[in-house]
Amino acid sequence: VRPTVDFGWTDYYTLDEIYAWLDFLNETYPGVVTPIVGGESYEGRQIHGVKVSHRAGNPSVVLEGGIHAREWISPATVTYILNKLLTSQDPVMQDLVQSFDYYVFPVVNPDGYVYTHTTDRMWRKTRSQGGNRCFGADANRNFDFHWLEIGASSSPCSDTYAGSAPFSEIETRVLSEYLTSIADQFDAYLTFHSYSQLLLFPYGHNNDNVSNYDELLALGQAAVSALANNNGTQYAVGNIYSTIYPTSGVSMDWVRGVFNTPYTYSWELRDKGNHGFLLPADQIIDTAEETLVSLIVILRHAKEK
Ligand code: ING
Ligand code: ZN
Repeated sequence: VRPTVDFGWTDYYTLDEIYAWLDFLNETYPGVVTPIVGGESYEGRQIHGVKVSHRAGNPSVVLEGGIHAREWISPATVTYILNKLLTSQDPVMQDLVQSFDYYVFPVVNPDGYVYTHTTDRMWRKTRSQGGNRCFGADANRNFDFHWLEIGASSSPCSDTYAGSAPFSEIETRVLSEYLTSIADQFDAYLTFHSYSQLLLFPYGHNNDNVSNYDELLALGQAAVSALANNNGTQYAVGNIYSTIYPTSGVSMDWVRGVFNTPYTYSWELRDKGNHGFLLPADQIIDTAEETLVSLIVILRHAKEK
């Protein structure tokens, strides 16, 4: 298999192009890369991911991208990081690659991602239809943790519609089942959104400090200062509730609340609204590279713990 495009992060790619590239990785790195299927989407697409593992018994890191369809910089950044995990000659990176297993899902909401390429560039949600006149639910409001408590809508036409029930969306249900199957091993759950230039950690449903709040805040600050050293991009850090807005049923909070995963962060990638979701493709590499620098700070700390 050869990638159908020259995968160089100079452009945004379609779902088929991303999946062809994942197939290429599976063939190119046998014994290191294993295909994983999170499950099937509403429209019957597979939620493809890959596992990168150099040895048995490592703790795991999960990278979640593309839960929101229009945030194209998210799959682009996740695939960039995945490529670096496989190709970087940097000894720090190579050490991190040896120290963790990586479960990487670049496009958790494939139906939505395809829809933003074919029909509506600004689509955010899944594409399910449950007898409502509006399609889809916000997959990042649909997780079974303080579901629909705050910062989520019960109106099917809202962009933050939480769905008809926790895990009503097949994409979140199958992903949660997959994560449950590997839960005893994961140390870090990292999700990628855009835009606003924020590094967020739990929780969203209230302003109470998580048990390792001080650690997450200090580590987050170290991560964004390393990020800023790269291209000067400024990020703010804090819990979801007070840093962006109160919200509930998000994937990161479900992971933290159910599995007590110590290192859970969500990036709101570039920019701060100048281009918004339509971040020009010529910013992909700089965005992904600075993000990788911040991720390395977090994983080095997680490794030492
Ligand atoms: N923002 C995220 C949202 O789901 C977020 C912010 C991310 C909240 C992760 C909680 C956890 O609303 C965008 N732009 O999607
Ligand atoms: Zn988002």
